[in-house]
Amino acid sequence: MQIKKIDLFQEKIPLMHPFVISKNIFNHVYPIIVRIETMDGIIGWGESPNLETPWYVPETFETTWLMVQKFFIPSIINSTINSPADFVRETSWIQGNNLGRAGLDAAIWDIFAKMEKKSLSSYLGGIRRKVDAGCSEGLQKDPNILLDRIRKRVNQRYKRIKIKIAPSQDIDVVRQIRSAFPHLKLMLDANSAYSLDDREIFDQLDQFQLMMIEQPLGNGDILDHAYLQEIIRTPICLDESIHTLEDARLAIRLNACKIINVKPPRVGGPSTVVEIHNYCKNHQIPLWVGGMIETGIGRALNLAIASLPNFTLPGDISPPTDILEEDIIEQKFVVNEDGTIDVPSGPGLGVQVKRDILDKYCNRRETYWSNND
Ligand code: OSB
Ligand code: MG
Repeated sequence: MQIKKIDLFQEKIPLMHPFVISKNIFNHVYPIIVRIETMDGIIGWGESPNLETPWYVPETFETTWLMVQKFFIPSIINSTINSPADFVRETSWIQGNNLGRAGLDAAIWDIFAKMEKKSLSSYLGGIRRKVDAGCSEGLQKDPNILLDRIRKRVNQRYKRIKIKIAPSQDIDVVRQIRSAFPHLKLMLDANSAYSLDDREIFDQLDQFQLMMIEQPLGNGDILDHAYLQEIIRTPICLDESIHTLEDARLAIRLNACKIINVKPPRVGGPSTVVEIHNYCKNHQIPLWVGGMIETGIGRALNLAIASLPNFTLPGDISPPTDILEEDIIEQKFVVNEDGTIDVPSGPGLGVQVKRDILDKYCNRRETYWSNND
């Protein structure tokens, strides 16, 4: 396959409600949408769901744009790419910058699945046509608002609910949720807001039959999570600490977690997701797909990923139309009566991009032409 041109679109899309977590308040998302057109006229789409500031990953939407246009695109635009592995090889000299890498990697996978006339799910080796839906609820000052939102999610049939916690918004909130919903499949996400000095809080949280606690300790930390997992019953799930297969190997070797949240953008796209998936499957570490408040392009990828065999736990895959003021794809994902979401079955990612909506929220656009044309 030879590339004809690559378009980048910098989007800024408002959320319907602010999403508050221990380290950040989201009012907008800033995805860079990637469109790759091949010389044969196949079009692949990908999303790099950047954040505004570097609190979660080192990149921001501005640094991702710079790295993609200056290093990633020149590394591939004039090469012959005969598989996603060729993309990985041509770009492996670039350190880090997984969000930028991920948008391009997704578009490449979309193209190759379309060339094979397969959905991305089946091209990747997915085994499910529907995947279990979980959702992520932000912090609320008023616990009653949170309880109302959880009630709504339960009625929508979500299979598990994750709530964000932060110091002084933890034990009491969880206790209230537990007494209102004794059997709810509940998990917590701390986004690195605690340290080993808080072990009394973790001791207390052990009584609430939580499915897991996500990233309680430092962003990037593995060792302290291993110490913590030794002394608490609740399974630890790592998010911010896992950027590569090597991170996952280290975390598993040190027993720093029992579960991993895999976000395609954080690990550089589907290529690395597959490696981490296969490794964790062999080591009996269950996975679920995390979200970065993607548009339908990124969410379609996450649904395909969630169909892989070892993604056995519900993911943060609530439909973009529940979170964003507007989505940029034609397809509307819905949570079925049984708490699942259908995996897209059309060729590739299986999405149609609404070009008028893409343009409406676009703040910057650039086209890069190959010498092949
Ligand atoms: O910690 O999982 C997280 C969003 C941005 C950055 C980090 C996280 C999140 C979410 C969003 O929790 C979940 C979603 O996309 O629905
Ligand atoms: Mg998280």
